[in-house]
Amino acid sequence: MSLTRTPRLSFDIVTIFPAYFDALELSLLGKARANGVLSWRVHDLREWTYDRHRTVDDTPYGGGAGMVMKPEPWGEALDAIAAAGVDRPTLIVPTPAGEPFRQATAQELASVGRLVFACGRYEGIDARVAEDAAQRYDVREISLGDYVLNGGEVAVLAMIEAIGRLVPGVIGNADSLVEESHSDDGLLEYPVYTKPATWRGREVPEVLLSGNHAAIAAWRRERSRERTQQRRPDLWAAQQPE
Ligand code: JAH
Repeated sequence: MSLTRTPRLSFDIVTIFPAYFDALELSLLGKARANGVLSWRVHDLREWTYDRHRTVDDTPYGGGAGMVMKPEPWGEALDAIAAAGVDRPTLIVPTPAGEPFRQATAQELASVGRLVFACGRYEGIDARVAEDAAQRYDVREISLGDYVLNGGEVAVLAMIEAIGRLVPGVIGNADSLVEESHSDDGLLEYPVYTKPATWRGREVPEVLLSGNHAAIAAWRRERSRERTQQRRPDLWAAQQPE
């Protein structure tokens, strides 16, 4: 007998390159979809164009390099997707001009229920689209980091993986999520080792073989602090009271 259930999290993705999202089937998230914990649909933006060339872009008002995504296909696509559900969805638009995406953002979004991702290309989407969508969506323009991609697709894959793995039932081992609350403490992860104890003349730090759990915890904490100071002075500064 086939048991079905209401997914904990559903998402819709709008893109001119649906094939990017074939990769979602792989590994953990694909399994979660088969189990009904997650569900998603990928939509080709060009389905909401009506001209012979299925045009999605045009030249920018005010001049400048590159092209801008036309508002009409986006407006129709986002109306149709919002109307296909009952609750007010959250619309996520990846852009280097957005608010930063953090672990806390992933945690927030993992409990939202219905997410819609709008993948821009070229120089971005006509700004009126996000304004108009705010009537039907909670709109979040989000940046994964201070670099420019050729479009939102790769950023959306990263966000979906970060969000999806936090949904109960997606990761079998709940402990691996708890351990990571370490990364919530604002420090970088300590280095990790496995067998063999000697490899190419390099030894695993002796304390890790000692069985002394307090000493191991102290050693790991010190390595985390050292790494954070060296690699992430911004995180380290936020650690210091006053
Ligand atoms: C580039 C639309 N922060 C990562 C990121 C996210 C989106 C884009 N670039 C970088 C992007 C061109 C068009 C989105």
